[in-house]
Amino acid sequence: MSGNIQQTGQVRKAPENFLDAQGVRAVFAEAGKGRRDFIRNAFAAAVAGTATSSALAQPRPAVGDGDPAILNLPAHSTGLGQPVVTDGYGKPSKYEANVQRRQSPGLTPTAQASVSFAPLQSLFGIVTPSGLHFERHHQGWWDIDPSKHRLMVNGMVKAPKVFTLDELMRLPSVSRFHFIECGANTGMEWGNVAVPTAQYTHGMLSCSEFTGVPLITLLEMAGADLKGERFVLAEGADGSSMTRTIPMSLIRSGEVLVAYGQNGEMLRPEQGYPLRLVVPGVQGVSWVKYLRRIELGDQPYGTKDENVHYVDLMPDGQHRQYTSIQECKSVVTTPSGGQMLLDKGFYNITGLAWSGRGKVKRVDVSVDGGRNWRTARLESPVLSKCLTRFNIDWVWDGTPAIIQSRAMDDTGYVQPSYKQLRAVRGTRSIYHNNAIQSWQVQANGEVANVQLS
Ligand SMILES: Nc1nc2c(c(=O)[nH]1)N[C@H]1C(S)=C(S)[C@@H](COP(=O)(O)O)O[C@H]1N2
Ligand SMILES: [Mo]
Repeated sequence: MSGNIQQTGQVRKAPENFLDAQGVRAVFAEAGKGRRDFIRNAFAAAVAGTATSSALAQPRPAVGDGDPAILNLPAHSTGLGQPVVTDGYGKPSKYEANVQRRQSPGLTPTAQASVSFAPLQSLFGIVTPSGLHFERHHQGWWDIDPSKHRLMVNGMVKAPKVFTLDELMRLPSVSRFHFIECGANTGMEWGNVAVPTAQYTHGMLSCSEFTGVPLITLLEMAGADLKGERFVLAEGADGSSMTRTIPMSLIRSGEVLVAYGQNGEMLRPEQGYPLRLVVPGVQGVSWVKYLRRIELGDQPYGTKDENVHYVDLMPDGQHRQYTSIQECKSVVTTPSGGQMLLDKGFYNITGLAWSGRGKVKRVDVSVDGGRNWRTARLESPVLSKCLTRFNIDWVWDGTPAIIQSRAMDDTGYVQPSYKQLRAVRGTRSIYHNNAIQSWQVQANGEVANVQLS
């Protein structure tokens, strides 16, 4: 990883001239140039707050003979290493300490209703490490005692049920990889506020392997009518009383899970320990955490929460309600805003693509602001309603470039430009922005967030 290589001073060809985490800090304050000043100042303040002593770039390694990093044997090659970590939970290297989820300084901090963003620009592959999973809490998070937690299944069912966690964990389980994206992800860009990094533009997005029981199994056990026009109300046990309607048409496929596992271990408290709903392809708010109740009804519930949050204001002044499926979208994560290319030459352009409707079929990448496109390599696995990693070669000639990615899913839907999106959705939305993202590489190597009209 580029940041790692800069920090540890190892010699490797392609990434050595690429600043990552430190570069983000170094150019952070600049990235908001020409935009609203308070945002820029807020980011500058946040940068100051997060900088560590190793914040600046390491010297370039000496080329050829005489590189002391090769010639002088370090202590770790001659001495005895640390003993095994017997009683502890493993942690990342201390050199990766700046890879963190972060709160956007562009958003007003409140006591408990808050968001933290995943550092997409520092991650590889498709799985988000659980400790870096984005967070969105409407009323703070809890570490709930699993022995006291219950899941009720009631409403229009023949035999209402109450499950303990132990009872749920005895049932047949499945494990599936899926992305979760908050409907507000990329929301600030609607207002043409260019937040500086991929973390803040797209970081309300994460992907995990979830393990749990298909919701359909529990409804069946409670004697529900599985064929009828039915709706489920999912309710959380936190103070926000998060309540969302999920149509039976989604549940019937067996995709919707009552999950207790995430990336091979129990859910993290921030992610809803001990139980959360997994609703593949659907916006994050429907993935109810601290799940305590499933009620079956014969029409959408239309709770307060559903009527005020995550609805889209359309150009004709009407609200588009129950906008649930996250449409096909992608973002280049390297090079991306706040990073810095130190030299012309070879770079691997990499990023993520996803669709709430199925699999990603193709990703095209442009380095000239959308005039020419080349098709990127999709790395396996390519899974349904899951992040897909793409890569493509690029030789930077040292002149300004605008890097974009455009994804297509297996329904044939193509990710729109801002112009195309605004033609349908207008300019007053906050939610469900899946437009093509542009990163501008300047002649000095700095990468900035720009919006092409
Ligand atoms: N009980 C409960 N469930 C909830 C929320 C919440 O505040 N309380 N937030 C929702 C929203 S808006 C999103 S985007 C996702 C965020 O999930 P995460 O914090 O695991 O990333 O959880 C959803 N489920
Ligand atoms: Mo959300």
